Amino acid sequence: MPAIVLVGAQWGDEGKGKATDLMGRDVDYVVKFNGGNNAGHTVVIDGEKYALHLLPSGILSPNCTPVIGNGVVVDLAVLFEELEGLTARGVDVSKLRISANAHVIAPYNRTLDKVTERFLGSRKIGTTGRGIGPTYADKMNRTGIRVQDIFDESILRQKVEAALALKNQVLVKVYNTRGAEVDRVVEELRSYADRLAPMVGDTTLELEKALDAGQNVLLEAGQATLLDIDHGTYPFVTSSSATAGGACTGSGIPPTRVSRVIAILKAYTTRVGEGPFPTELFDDDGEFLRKTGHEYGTTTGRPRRCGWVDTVIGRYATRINGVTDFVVTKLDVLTGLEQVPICVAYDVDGVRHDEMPVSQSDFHHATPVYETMPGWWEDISGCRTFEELPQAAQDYVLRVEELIGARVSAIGVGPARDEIIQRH
Ligand code: 2SA
Ligand code: GDP
Ligand code: MG
Repeated sequence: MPAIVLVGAQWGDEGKGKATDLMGRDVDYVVKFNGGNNAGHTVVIDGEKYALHLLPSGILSPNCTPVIGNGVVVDLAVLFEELEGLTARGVDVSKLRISANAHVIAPYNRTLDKVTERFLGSRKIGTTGRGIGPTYADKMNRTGIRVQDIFDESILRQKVEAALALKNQVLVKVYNTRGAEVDRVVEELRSYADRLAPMVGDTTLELEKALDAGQNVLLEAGQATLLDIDHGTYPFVTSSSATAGGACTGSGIPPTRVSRVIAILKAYTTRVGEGPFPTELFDDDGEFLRKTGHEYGTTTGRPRRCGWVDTVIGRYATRINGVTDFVVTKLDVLTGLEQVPICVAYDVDGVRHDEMPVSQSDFHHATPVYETMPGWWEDISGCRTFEELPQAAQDYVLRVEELIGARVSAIGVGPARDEIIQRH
């Protein structure tokens, strides 16, 4: 049986958690393949709100095996905190599998993330401060600590010593802060070993066996297309591969086994952190979207920047991820607007761009070319078929679908599990 990839089409917080949870009921495995506890997925089940950061959203589906893939960076303290929190609320977390090759966020990398941002001042990225960037930098630099290292004290010590040889110089001499002590780091990481051991294994092999046995595997992205380290708005990106290609490297599932790529597109756009955002609104409409859509970071509580939907970005997401179908979320948030603008292209210094400009400077200078659609006032949260939507809402979705170039197979009309329209 095939694997399905689910990615964010914009700058994150499109509602991937809800979409994964919804699909989790029909799949056997949900694999997180990138990022770490910088992610924030809010899932509402029977009126109860669950905020997940590190764990895959599939953990909330009883029949689903959640997997933390090799492409993820794991903060072990957060892992056990989230597991304990869910257990206390009656969620069965016993099936969780963790790749032995996933990297561990060492305490000094959390420190480095925060001091680097402070050091950069106005040039900062606006990271979540969870140590994500420095941990991926160690991975690429071949000085990272992997989950399997936690089980061998002597190897762990060697690796921590090697990492800190240079890092402590930087922490003390460049950032003028305290260095980390090898013994303390080793002791802290080792303290998780016994609890961690039963969850750890060769997840690539386990997933291959599951696929061979005809089971369904969903690969769930953290962050989103424009936050991808290669294809996003670099340097204002996260440090992992958040696009469909990352699903293969971050899980060990080969591309030939992926049959479908679902992208989640919010009916408007949001961004947290720094970086360019052509359709960003600084007026009452932006405030309306923030308030109505509850656009505040799930992990850090930061207010999200808000703007109109951008179909140049949507088309780009279709292309980069090979999207087979889209889920458009939060259509209900647009209810009550007289008119709803759709960005169809950019104007860059007098030149029209229908595709994402390759030059970062051009993207910084891009001003949106809008097409304006009539709004609707009816409450759409009770709609369960496309035809039940007001004509103006249908027209809005159809126009967006035409512009992004892939079918919209589902539409979110509210945060709850069942507040969704499936289009057949
Ligand atoms: P990092 O911490 O190194 O990954 O930050 C780099 C950039 O990536 C952005 N980023 C995110 N953007 C949207 N949502 C994310 N998750 C949380 C959420 C964020 C929160 O679901 O709300 O609570 O603030 C997320 N994670 C990383 C980040 O803003 C930087 O621009
Ligand atoms: P993720 O990071 O992509 O998983 O998204 P987040 O969970 O950070 O943000 C999406 C928010 O929108 C969450 O609070 C969801 O409960 C909520 N949500 C998801 N789909 C819908 C929808 O169709 N309508 C409304 N109003 N809220 C939604
Ligand atoms: Mg989020």
